[in-house]
Amino acid sequence: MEIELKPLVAALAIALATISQVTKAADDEAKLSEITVTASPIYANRIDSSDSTSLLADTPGVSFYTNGGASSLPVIHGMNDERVKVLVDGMSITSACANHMNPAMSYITSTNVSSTAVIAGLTPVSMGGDSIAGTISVASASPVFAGKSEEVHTEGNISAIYRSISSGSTLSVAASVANSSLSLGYVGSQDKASSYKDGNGNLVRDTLYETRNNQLTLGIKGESSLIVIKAGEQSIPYQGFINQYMDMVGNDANNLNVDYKANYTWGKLDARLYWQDTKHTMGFFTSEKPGAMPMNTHGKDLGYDLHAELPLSQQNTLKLGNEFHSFKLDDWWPALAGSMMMGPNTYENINNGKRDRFSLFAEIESKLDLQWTSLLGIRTDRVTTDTGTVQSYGCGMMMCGGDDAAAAVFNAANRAHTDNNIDLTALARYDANQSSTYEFGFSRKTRSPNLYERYTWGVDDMAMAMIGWFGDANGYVGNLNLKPEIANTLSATARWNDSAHKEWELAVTPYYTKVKDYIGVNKIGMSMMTGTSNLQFINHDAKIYGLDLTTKTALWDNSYGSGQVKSVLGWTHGTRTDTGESLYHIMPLNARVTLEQTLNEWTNAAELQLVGNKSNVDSVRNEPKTSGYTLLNLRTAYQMKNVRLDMGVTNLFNKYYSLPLGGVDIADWEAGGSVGLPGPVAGAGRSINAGITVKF
Ligand SMILES: [Cu+2]
Repeated sequence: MEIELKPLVAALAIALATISQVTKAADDEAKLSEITVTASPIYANRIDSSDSTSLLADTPGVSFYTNGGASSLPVIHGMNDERVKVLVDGMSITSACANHMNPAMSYITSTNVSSTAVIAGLTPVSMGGDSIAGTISVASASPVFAGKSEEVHTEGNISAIYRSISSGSTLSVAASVANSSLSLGYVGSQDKASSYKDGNGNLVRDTLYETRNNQLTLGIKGESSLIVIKAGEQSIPYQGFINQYMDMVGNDANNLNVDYKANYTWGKLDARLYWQDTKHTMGFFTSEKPGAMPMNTHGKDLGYDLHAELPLSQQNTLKLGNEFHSFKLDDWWPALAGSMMMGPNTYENINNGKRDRFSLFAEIESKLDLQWTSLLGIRTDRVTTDTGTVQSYGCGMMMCGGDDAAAAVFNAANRAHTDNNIDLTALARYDANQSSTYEFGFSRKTRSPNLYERYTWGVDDMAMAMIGWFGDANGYVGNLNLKPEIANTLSATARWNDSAHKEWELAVTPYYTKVKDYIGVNKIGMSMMTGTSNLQFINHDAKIYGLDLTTKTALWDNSYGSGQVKSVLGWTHGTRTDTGESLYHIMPLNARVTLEQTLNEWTNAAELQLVGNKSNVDSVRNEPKTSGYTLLNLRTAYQMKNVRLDMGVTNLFNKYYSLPLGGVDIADWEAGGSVGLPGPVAGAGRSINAGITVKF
């Protein structure tokens, strides 16, 4: 499987690229939309973490917010989480949790990811919508079919991975049976980890988790069509969230995903229908962060995508699309028996919430001459949101709190909203010669508020502390008047390389984004319960600018195999326009430099990870500053015919450091009696990681 996956990964990458790019035989030509496809690191990085976001660690412009051990939140160019469009096997899955404990990428474990594609910044409208930062697309393996010479094809693999720092383990199994037109596949995985230790050998509390994922794939291949049906099931019995007040004590989700691709005389059609049902429970399960409070959510995603690609002429290809995505959400907190604060009624946080998106787009890619290519797109997303009436815990043994009055105001208010959003993308590429290419363009992208931003209503300290996916210990309340945020981005990429594309490569991408009505926060008070801030979502303007830089240099090609060094550097600056205050969680200057050697069956790598001081912080959210650090990671892999061995050490020198996007360590703060404000979250100490994959 390992060996056969490589062409599959390449095929998927090309398929993903053609989804937005079309026409040209997808050879070595750089794609207009700056698609970055990471194929090889999938095996290299996956022993480091079961979190599928770790597979994108090398991608320029991409970073991650710490969340649970299996569910980091992605950031592209300083814009986080739902500002990024994330597609898992083509599906849009919405976080069904006030803390975004179950974001889209938490539904696929790193061993099950077969391909990843990232479009940072200027996203073609065919790959965008309801997002402002860019698009991340991850996919599990496509169905395999029997070749011409075989009647029945069977294949499979078993992987086992161990990570010493958390006594973490991943077990995964994949098996397929197929003839030339019908394919049935199964993939299952279990990931388990205890809380990890930091570089000083101290336990980093409440970072333990266990996840289980199962997926069945049915493929039906016709003359010029392919139907792929994927049915997935996830159960997470527990997952600690170090930077949240609550933990996950259950996440049970089922999904169904039907994709139909066909070639017609007029062009290509890609139609997808998908559904997911998520039952999510929060509470407490570990003495590392004790507590008592039940919270439940039930989310349902249902959507379809219809994408058609019409070659108009040799030069022009038209892409048309219609999408629909519906999300329904209930979020309620049952009364806690005997509690003075939490009862006697059930607290209705979001009752019968819905958010529907109906989208249309048109995009045309034109090959103007041998050197110039252009891409123009327009898209509309009509987003309607609404929610039913709510109720507070009621007046228990305590006096009625502010939430009772707040519920009455909320229930009397007009809550239905319709946003008519318009996105535009205009891109051009100039292939100057064999060794230089320039891309540049403009995009206008819009994201409508999510249900929690618009419809959370509780103003008491306890209720507010439960809302927020920022890991900052602050409390949040929604805002019925929130408008969509609109990002206008100018960006360019210059690529230079040797004319044979073998010796060296240098690419630089500067970007500038002005976000109108950026959904940020205003401070409305201080929590008497925790001493942290109480914040309300509010629109204010923001600007973000920065630079991505990537290099690749071949070093040797001789009896020591081949060697190369590659590097990725990212720098981002983001501020609120009116106050000049830094936006929250902007990744400080950072770089990765990797020396790689390939020698026969061996692949070896030494990776230096450099992160600068974080001194620009959001004081409104009490964001802690963090110091810079350097980590050294080593990896080696040995590929035999049917067996692949991976070994690695992350943080070789066992360096103690704080995660710049880790939020604050609520677990440790509570263990120390919640004195003052919580400090930053420590990163993991040295871990020895090993994995084996056996193909059959
Ligand atoms: Cu949750």
